[in-house]
This record gives sequence, C-alpha cells and structure tokens, in this order.
Amino acid sequence: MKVALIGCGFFAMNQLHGWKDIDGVEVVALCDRDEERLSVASALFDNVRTYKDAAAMFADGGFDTVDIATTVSSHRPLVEMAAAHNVHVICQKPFALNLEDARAMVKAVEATGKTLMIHENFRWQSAVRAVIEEVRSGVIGTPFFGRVSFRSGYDVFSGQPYLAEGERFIIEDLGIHILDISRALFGDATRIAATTRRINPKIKGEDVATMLLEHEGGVTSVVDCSYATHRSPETFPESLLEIDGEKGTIRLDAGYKMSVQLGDDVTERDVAPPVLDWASRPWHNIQESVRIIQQHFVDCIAAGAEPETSGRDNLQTFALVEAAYLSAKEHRTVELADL
Ligand code: NAD
Ligand code: 89Y
Repeated sequence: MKVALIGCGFFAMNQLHGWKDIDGVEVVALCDRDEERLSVASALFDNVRTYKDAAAMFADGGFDTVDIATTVSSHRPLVEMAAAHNVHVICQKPFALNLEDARAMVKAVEATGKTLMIHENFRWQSAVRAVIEEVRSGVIGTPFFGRVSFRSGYDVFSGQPYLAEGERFIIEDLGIHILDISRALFGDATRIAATTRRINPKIKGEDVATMLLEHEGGVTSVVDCSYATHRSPETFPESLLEIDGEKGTIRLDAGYKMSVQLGDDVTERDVAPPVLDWASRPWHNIQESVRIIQQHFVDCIAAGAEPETSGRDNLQTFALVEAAYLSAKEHRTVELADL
C-alpha cells in the first residue's frame, strides 16, 4: 500500500510512526501548507515527496491511499478530491462540520468502490478493546446498563490550541470517541438527551457534557466527559467503563484495571497498553490504538471487508454528536431518526 498523508501537524506524527510499523505499507508523499511542519515530518523518511498543495500531490499521483490528518474544516474538499482520484481514504475525526457534509463524503467515496474509514481509534485502544470483546463474548449475558466516562483536567490546549477557539469543544473533539465506544459496546442509539457546561473561562466551547442514550437493543448508557475535572492521579486519556449485564458486571477502572464479576466471583486483569518505542506517556494508550486501527484498515482492504469505523458506520457516531448539541441547546430528548 502506498500512502500519501495530508496535514503534518500535532497528531499526524503518530500516524506517520504507525504507518512505518506496518508491513507492506510505504509512505510516499506528504502534504502540509506549513513548510516547517512538512520538513519535520519528512525527516522521518528516507525518500518521500513533499507538497504544500494537495491538488498538486494528487495530480502527481503514485499512491493508492490517502490519510487525511487535517482539522475538520478541510475534510470535505480533501475527501472529495481523493474520491475524484480513486484512492482509498482514511480521514481523521471529527469527520465533518455537519451531517450533510458527512453524508456527501460517504456518497462520493462509495461511488468509486474504494474504502473510506474514519480514524475513530478509541474503540481500538487495547484496554477498551478487551472490554468490548468480553461484552461481545456474552460472559455477562445481555447488557442492560453502561457507563462510558472520560473526566480529566489535562491541558489539551497547549498541543492543540484550536480546541480553545471553536464554538464547539468537548462533544465534537472527545465526546465523539466515547459516544463511539458506547456504540461499539451496545449498538446504535435511538435517542439521546444531553447537558453541556463551560467551566474554563479561557475557552469558547463547552468543556463538560453529560449524555444519556437509549440503544436499539434496550441498553441505557450514560456517556460523560469533562476537561474541567481535578483528579489525582490524573487519568488522561483513559476512558473508564462500567457495564451491567443480566449475569454480571464488567468494569474498566483507572490504571487500566479490568474486572469481571459473576455472582461473588471477581476476576481482575491488568490491560495496560504497551508503550511503543516511538510513544510516550500518557499518550501511549492513544498512540498504540493508532497503529491498531491502521492495521485494521490494511487488513480490511486486503480482505475486501468494510472497516468497523467505515465512513458509513461513522455517520451514526457523528449523528450522535449533532443530536447531543441539539438536545443540550433545546433542552429536550432528540430522536436520531429525526436528523
Ligand atoms: P494540527 O492543526 O496540529 O495539524 C493540522 C495540519 O494540517 C496543520 O499543520 C495544517 O497546516 C495542515 N493543513 C490544514 N489544512 C490543510 C490543507 N488543506 N492542505 C494541507 N495541509 C493542511 O491539528 P491536529 O491536532 O494534528 O489535529 C488534526 C486532526 O486530528 C483533527 O481533526 C483532530 O480532531 C484529530 N485528532 C485525533 C486524535 C485521535 O486520537 N484520533 C487526537 C488528536 C487529534
Ligand atoms: O483531539 C482529541 C482526541 O481525539 O483525543 C484526545 C484529544 O487529543 C484531546 O481531546
């Protein structure tokens, strides 16, 4: 697979290291409007073409996959450009600025027969994945309640200053991941009710959100996130999980501790992620999931299968984001079918 990456910023460095670790993948071209970022990223490779303009990179071609690692406002034009050049696409979250754009991008790539996957990596974090697999194995029977919780006081604004500037913050940036974990655990949701707050006066958007979801299979889940929570020890970037089933309970507690309780019998497992040689704490959890989701993408293309977080699948996660904002704004429960 020959990969071209657009957007050599803060997070793309993880994606570039991830690609280097995957057999059969070669990064052949890089694009960023910013010369300095382009130069830092290209230093990771012996022989890579560099571009300041994505259209020029597509015109030169020589790759079959594009990895879009820019922030959201450029996603639609870049995905449509990729579709026009008939390549597979991985696009970072949040997929789109609105549902209409997200649907248009899915349609554009589907028309080419190529794969579109959203880089929705939290469900691929190894600790989260261990819980997803345990739930899917049926060990606790049919789940009836879940909680997906991400609460932190970590300064994300120093690495990603744009997060302080948008009208929308935590649901669109982070809540999107934990809403997706809830979908991976309990299936699609039919209704959502949400409240939001802004605690940090230095930012524009909301930094606290509490969401209540009703899922198709009957599970009720509480999905809550905050970047205004003082915690010691700080748990960034861990998602903490709690699932009650008819036969037992599964928890993922702080410090990557998973426990499965069946009756009075409790089994505990350390599901801490490895620190890859290019990774660093506390980001290692997210960094490992980048390599895992990229491997999933490569495997799906080889097998002719649809990735778990394909563009089409991600429309459901993205709809939850839109519905959560609408619910918080209008103080009402939103039916997903109405969007
Ligand atoms: P960033 O601002 O640091 O980097 C984006 C880069 O894209 C910049 O260098 C910019 O110059 C370049 N760029 C923008 N538009 C371009 C265009 N049209 N052509 C060429 N270059 C262009 O942003 P970031 O923090 O790296 O975030 C990028 C995306 O990754 C965001 O959507 C963010 O939500 C997502 N992200 C995902 C995770 C995750 O765990 N999945 C974590 C952090 C960030
Ligand atoms: O941008 C966000 C993401 O996707 O994961 C964590 C993050 O970097 C900050 O909230």
